[in-house]
Amino acid sequence: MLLAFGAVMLTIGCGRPNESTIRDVSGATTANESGKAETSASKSTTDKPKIALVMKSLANEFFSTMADGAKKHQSDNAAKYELVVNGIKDERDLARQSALVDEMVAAGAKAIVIAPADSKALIPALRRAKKAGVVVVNIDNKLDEDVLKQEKVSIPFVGPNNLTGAKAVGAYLATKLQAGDQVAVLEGIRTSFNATQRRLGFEQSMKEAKIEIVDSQSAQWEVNQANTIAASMLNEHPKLKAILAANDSMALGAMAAIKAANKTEQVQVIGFDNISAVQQAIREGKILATADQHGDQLAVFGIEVAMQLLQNPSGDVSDRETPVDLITANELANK
Ligand code: ALL
Repeated sequence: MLLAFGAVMLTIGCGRPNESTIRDVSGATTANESGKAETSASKSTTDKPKIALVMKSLANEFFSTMADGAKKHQSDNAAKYELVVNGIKDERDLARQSALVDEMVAAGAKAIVIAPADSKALIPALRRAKKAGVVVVNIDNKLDEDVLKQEKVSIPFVGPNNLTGAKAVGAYLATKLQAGDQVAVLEGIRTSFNATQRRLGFEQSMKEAKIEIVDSQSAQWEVNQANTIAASMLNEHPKLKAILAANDSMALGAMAAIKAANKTEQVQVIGFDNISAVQQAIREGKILATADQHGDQLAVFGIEVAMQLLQNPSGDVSDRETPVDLITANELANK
């Protein structure tokens, strides 16, 4: 029962400023990734607005970094708002993420800042939240514009251009390969807009360098799936020169498969996210490059937009592009 919920929630900012509290709020106890029971959220006890950050899998360092950035921002602005941090256990648990949105509304959140696990499936829950008067800000993975229009909802997006980010990493890889070389792509969850944009970015960079993509499959953003799929790709395409992974978790899975196949000299890997394990692998020459989409700041940017909209509900709701940078051994050497 505990694990079935598969979510982590943390309420921060009640009580004395800078004091982080974990409180049981809705009565439902949930569990974190290690299965350790944590908390859930209840009605606010202060006048400060409660902002709920709803993320995806907290097993992915990208999201724990995002959560840490948000918590730091809250403690620096403790007089201004309370923060509730949520995540799901499984990257594909869309039902659970939708339920979290409803729970946050019921718990009295004034704003929801969400990294949706799917670009379409979360829209009905977010429409309900908006109807209930809650400010909604979309971060990281953009919601589907057509579905938003159909549903007559407008939700601002705060996040990077994933196509240009992936294209930059792919172009850097191309400088290390020859025209005619064969590569394979590990895609994220295909119903996520950022996954499709990264695939397009990889494709464009390979096309421009006349490098052939011989295989492209979704490993659902996950290390283990990437490991299994990469192993079969290496087997089926013995001439493969690189694996382009749409996030760092999958890059790590591919890296392990390449090592197991004894092909570290032949096959390069690129990723996306700039998590610490991949920084280490880049320093050691096991992964070539990644993209830094500044995960620690991404939720903060979204929270800032939410705070502006809470103050001025008819304010600017246009999308805001956040930075994304190519990271190679060079960038890391200067740190
Ligand atoms: C995306 C993020 C990350 C991440 C992935 C996994 O939305 O932008 O690149 O690794 O989700 O859930």
